Amino acid sequence: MARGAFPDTHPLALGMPGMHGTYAAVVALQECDLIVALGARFDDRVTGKLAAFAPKAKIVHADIDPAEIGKNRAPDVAIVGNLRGVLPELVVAMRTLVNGAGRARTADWLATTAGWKRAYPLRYTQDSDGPLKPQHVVERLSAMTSGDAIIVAGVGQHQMHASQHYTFTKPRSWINSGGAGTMGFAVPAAMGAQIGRPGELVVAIDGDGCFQMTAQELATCAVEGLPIKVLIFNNGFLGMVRQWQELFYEERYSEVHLGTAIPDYVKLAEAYGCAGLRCEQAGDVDAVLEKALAITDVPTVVDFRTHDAEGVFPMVPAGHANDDIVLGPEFTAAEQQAAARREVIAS
Ligand SMILES: Cc1ncc(C[n+]2csc(CCOP(=O)(O)OP(=O)(O)O)c2C)c(N)n1
Repeated sequence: MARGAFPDTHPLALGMPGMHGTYAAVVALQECDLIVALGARFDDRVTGKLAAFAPKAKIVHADIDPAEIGKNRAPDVAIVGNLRGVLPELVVAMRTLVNGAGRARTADWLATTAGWKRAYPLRYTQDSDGPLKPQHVVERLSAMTSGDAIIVAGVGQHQMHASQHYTFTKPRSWINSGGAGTMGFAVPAAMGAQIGRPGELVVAIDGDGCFQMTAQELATCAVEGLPIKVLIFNNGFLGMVRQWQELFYEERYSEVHLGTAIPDYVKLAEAYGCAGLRCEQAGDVDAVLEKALAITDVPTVVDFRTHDAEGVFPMVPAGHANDDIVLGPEFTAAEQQAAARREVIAS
């Protein structure tokens, strides 16, 4: 939820932890001996199987809400308070420790985590004449906006792809419903963000399923002159549910197929007084994004026809320990085995 509070570009940033987190972030939590959790709640999408989460770690847990302390993982040190006051005090305490006992020896650990980051990055393939990959759209958006946008998301694969592949460098630039899992969140939340931060670029990355839950709010955006951008990752499926049915229910697909053509999102956008654009090929992504970003007088909807079978990886299967992290089809069996042993092999 706090992507951007600590910039993704910092060498010490390992990325998002959890069910679809980066290998480096997930495994660093499993292997470390101390976690300082600031305003985090150890929910199941981060911890995986709770009893197997971060088995070697002592926990310092600071949160403004006393109900969060010990709710899931019992802390070794509990701090209740606003981080505005807690953090400076922690820094002073840390300095005192360092002055007395000297700096902790972290060189080996940092080399290890950097090795994991290099060996097991987020990986996907975009063939120039193959189906359009959602990750590619996010990466191009990230590059073209230099991280200078407020990114809002719905719930599902598109949300995970957005969080994984957008380079967040500023606080409060990633708005989504997190653990609440609120499909339909993106358009209204983008509307609110645009009202709160007029003049800034607000981009909703939404799924075709989510979008159809609250698309009518485009009318409000048009009437109120809010130039939000809505990028629909139209894979024709409730993609995240499809992925679970593929991986865990032997491809018995049920109630997940939406089709890409109905409704016609370009016409729908136009009916709501918005600009409507479509993009079907990787080679057109830059031009279509450029066009969308240049429209500032009305809301803009882009129908990105994305690959219908693309999955989100890495993945920790629900209920499993984070140690069971699966790197996904872009990695070889040898790489997956080395990763399970925490080894770094040259790829
Ligand atoms: C109101 C609601 N219903 C069901 C779910 C369960 N759910 C989580 S993701 C998802 C599919 C989302 O599909 P889509 O918006 O097309 O996004 P995609 O996963 O394809 O990117 C569903 C049904 C939910 N989180 N909220």
